[in-house]
Amino acid sequence: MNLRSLVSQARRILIMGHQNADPDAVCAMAAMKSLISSINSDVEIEMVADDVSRLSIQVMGVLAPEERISEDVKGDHDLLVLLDTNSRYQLGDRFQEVPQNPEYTIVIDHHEPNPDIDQLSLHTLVRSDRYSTCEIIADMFDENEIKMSSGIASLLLTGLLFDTRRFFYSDTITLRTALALLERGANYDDCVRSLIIQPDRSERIARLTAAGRLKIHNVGNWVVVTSKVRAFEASACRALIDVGADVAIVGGRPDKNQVRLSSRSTREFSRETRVNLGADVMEPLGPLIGGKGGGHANAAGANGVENLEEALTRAVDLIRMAVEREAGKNTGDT
Ligand SMILES: [Mn+2]
Repeated sequence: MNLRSLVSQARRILIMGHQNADPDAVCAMAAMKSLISSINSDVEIEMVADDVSRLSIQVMGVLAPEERISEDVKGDHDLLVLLDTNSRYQLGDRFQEVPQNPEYTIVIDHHEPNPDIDQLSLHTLVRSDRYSTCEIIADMFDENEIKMSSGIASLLLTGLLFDTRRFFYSDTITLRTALALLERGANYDDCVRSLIIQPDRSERIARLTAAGRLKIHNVGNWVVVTSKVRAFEASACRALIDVGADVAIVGGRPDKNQVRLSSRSTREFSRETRVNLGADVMEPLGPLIGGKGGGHANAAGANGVENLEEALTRAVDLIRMAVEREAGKNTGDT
């Protein structure tokens, strides 16, 4: 991707993150804005996401209070930059049609590439081996020989800290990037502090509700749990992993026309079973709930409109099948 030439030809650029933008998304967006302004100071830049997470709002408040991420596309644009997602579907219902011309759409992301990515963008930088989009943006400053301010270094380090769960998921390259950001003036205390948040009351109630409605399924020696909440299904999954599940699948039903599924697994589970919650579970569940699913090996989700109960049952079946399939492969090898 030739960022410099794309940005130099543009007059108005729209930078978008995924729906319910997390700190990796918003920090990458703000850093990208700075990178683009350094390349072309005449260009107008708008940042938009369908819903910015409460934690992201806090992060931006601490680290970049002057930046605004709008929840509506206000003006026109001649270049679109999508960050921390590589599918139009992840932009949220209202923004599905925002990406129009693949020739004027840039995608920078660290999730698994969606098979239709060519129809979305001809300028993609998808590095599934990276733990955060912020790492990729940090590299882009170097590649384009743009000097990074300490404030931008702090933003990028914060996104990296969030997506790696403060270095729980990490490798040499990630650690090296973090060190480089500190050397460029990132304030580690501010970064860590900006990410500390007490879940609000409704989120804590959702976590407790998920625990109360829990169903336990034994899959071999693994403990798979399912539950249902109205909202905060991802948070509920993390809570259930914390209390001892190997895999948690939580269905959310914010209203009667919406079904959301979230899933998490421990690293031990995915390492030993090689089950990928995105490809093996959430992708095949998409059609059943009248929507789409996807994600990572350890964290995946799906959005749709119907069949929540069936989907939870089916999710456990899919996990069981995937565990057995992988176990079969292993014995086949030896
Ligand atoms: Mn991310």
